[in-house]
Amino acid sequence: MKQILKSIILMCLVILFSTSLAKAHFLVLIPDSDNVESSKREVKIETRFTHPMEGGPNMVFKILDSGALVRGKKIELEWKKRLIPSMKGSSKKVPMYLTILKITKPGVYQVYVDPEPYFEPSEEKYIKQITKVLIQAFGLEEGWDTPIGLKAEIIPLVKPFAIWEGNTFKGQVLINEKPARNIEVEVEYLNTKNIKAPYESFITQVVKTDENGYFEYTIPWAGWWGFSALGDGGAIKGPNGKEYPLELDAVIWVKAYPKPKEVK
Ligand SMILES: [Cu+2]
Repeated sequence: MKQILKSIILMCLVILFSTSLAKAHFLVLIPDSDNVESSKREVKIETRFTHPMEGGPNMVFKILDSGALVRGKKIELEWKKRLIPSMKGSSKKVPMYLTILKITKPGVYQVYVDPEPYFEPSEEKYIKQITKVLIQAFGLEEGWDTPIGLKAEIIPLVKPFAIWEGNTFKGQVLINEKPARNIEVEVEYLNTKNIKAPYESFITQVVKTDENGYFEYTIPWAGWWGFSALGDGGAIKGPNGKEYPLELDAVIWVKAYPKPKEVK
């Protein structure tokens, strides 16, 4: 009997740890296309706060600020809220947001979302993930490596809307406009194919920035990939007046296009 009790307790501990440690939160920001040709005048964009590789749970979040920057001009985005189940089949509903970006002129549209800090009780801290995605319209490609002045931002060093699977993505992390050295960058695949990780450790891959804030990662297969650089945002006060650390993350989403079948 004691033996059974022991193993039950052990199992609970394993479950507790595996659910609280392995999962990385990601603000997902995905357009229906990152290359817009002249026949298309609208890009649908959706955003949610989730665990992309595991397909959930989706979490509650609010957008503080957002926009699309094109050649120095800001386009305001109006988001429609939609309630989705936290997990497949669950009765708990959380918001996701949808918008339509009107493409009026050629250029690189840098779309960003700056969310309200999210309190993570298991880690006793706030997390704020400022997220961006880049869209090229009508063949004008300049400006994809221009920072847009976010408090946490990944500057791509590889043209982000022209990546094949197997290409290496490279970026520089700026936190408060300074290169963030020696920090972790979490990498997750937006798992639309129900791929199973061989071990929990594979759900979130991790690379580190060097002394100048640069990191790189070779994208193993096609799809949308998120990079979240975990920065230090100091501390903020919670509703109870107590101070908590703020994890200030810079997130970028890039799409890797499948290898042409002729060369596979
Ligand atoms: Cu979460």
